[in-house]
Amino acid sequence: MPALCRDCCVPFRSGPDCPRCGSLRVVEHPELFDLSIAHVDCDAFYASVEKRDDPSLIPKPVIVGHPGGRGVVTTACYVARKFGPRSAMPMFKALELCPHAVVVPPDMAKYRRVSDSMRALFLRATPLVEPLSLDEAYLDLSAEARLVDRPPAVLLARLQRAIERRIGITVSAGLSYNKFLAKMASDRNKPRGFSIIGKAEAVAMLAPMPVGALFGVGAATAARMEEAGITTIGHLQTLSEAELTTRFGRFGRALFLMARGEDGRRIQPDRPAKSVSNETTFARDIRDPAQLMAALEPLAIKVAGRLERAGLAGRTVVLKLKTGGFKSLTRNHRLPDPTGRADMLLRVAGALLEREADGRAFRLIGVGVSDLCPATEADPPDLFDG
Ligand code: TTP
Ligand code: MG
Repeated sequence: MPALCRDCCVPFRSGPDCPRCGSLRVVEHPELFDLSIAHVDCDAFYASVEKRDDPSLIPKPVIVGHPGGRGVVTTACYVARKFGPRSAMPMFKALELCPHAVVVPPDMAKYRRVSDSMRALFLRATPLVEPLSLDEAYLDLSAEARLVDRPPAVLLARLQRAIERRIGITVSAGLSYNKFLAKMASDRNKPRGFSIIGKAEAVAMLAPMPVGALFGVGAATAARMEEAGITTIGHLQTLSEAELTTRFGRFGRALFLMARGEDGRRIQPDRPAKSVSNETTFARDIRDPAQLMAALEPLAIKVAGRLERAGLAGRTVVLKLKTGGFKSLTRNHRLPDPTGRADMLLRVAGALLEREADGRAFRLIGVGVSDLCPATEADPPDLFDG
């Protein structure tokens, strides 16, 4: 049976240990070299990054989240999970279950940097990388997409190893023939897993699973299905497409296909943002220029915050308005130097607003920036400063 060593990443014919390095970390699967859609998900992401940066935490139960009464757990490391803490659990409850846990406040900027370096590694294997969040992404490693002429399973094992060695955290990988099953696979033997779902086994593997395991079936849909007596994917497999569309509308076709392990969604590489903006709709239309001006400030602050978190700035400030009669207008101003600063956004958007606030009633106001660039190119020190 086709096999692969997860330590030295060489493919071989079959066997319990690697003929080259003797490692027992071997993955075997009849379709190992026929599958090319991968999903990668970091193990206890925020906690792994904190352990990387403070190795004294490695053997300890670590919970990332804001300590104190009303906080919730963002993630618990695998040591802590043995005692019960989970993501989204109130912190006080997590600490009742695991009183000796070390609580570390989240550092989003750091997790974003780790995510960026992981993405940079993925992009060396294929341009078709679709991030789902900071800690997970789909990769298309098919012959048409990949940049390195090796079997997808080998590329994936190498990526997993490179992330461990170069970035210092572990990930779990799933390999299959579509997105839905690749994601299911990556979740199957966490942490540090490498799991395969092939075409031949998919239908039988899905049959005993609860309907909630299907992509797009949340608690509400699962409850509706349960009312109709449908609890497993296997039950869905017995229903025709027509029956499913009658019961579940347009989603019925997706259910029909997914229950059979089919998913036609393509991997969509991330398109960089073209603009960053924020807007608000008033409870009641506003005519007063001073009130409109006051509404701009929180929006400018939010836009500046989002730019900062993304490490971006913009050169063109955009003011958006919608009149009481639902007519949209946008006004732009191109700056000599890009900015990410709230006060600058507010000043420029305010000047644009002054020309429009002539007593007309407005129902919506928004501020944004476009022509984005890295924050490092923004806001040079003022010639007359200091
Ligand atoms: P997940 O991938 O869901 O969880 P995880 O990486 O911590 O653990 P694993 O994948 O090994 O099961 O989420 C990734 C990060 O997103 C997680 O480290 C913290 C954050 N997160 C929250 O802030 N709140 C949440 O409710 C969840 C689920 C995750
Ligand atoms: Mg994860």
